[in-house]
Amino acid sequence: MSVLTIIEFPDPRLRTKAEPVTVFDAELKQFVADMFETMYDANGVGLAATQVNVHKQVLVADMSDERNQPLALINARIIEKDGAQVYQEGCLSFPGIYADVTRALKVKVKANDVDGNEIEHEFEGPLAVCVQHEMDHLAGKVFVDYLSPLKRSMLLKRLEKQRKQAATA
Ligand code: GNR
Ligand code: NI
Repeated sequence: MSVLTIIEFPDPRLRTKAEPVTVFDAELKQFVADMFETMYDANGVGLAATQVNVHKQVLVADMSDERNQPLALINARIIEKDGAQVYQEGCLSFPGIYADVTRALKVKVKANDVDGNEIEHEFEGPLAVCVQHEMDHLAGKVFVDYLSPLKRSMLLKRLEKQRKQAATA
């Protein structure tokens, strides 16, 4: 098991589109275990492979307070969405930055589990937000892409400022 390095904005590798997983082997299971370890270590509620510079369609999430409801989705695609919700999002690739984003309230997702079995899940509320946020990463998209140019530039300036302060602290 190992904690992987999370890449941060504006690293251009965050814009890479992930490839589908075709081989469901021990190496994949090890990678998923490392993704969970990395997510829990960073106190995140989700993590996309893109964020650890692996460009395969793998995402993990755990929105439970007890950190005991691990969810791993491989090759996830949304087959139905419904409604809308506004949720204040953060991202491990934008440490310390938060912004309201509007997304679907409910999503029905088809995916594979780590053994390659076809699975279908319906997510609602915060977990639906998280799954959509992670699927965006796998498509090379990040949450600030949804903001107005003004709001985005304000938050990115804040990110720069926090980094400079952290560097001199
Ligand atoms: O840890 C995370 N928290 C979070 C909060 C609100 C909406 C989405 C998220 S996902 C984020 C972890 C992350 O960056 N996943 O890609
Ligand atoms: Ni993120």
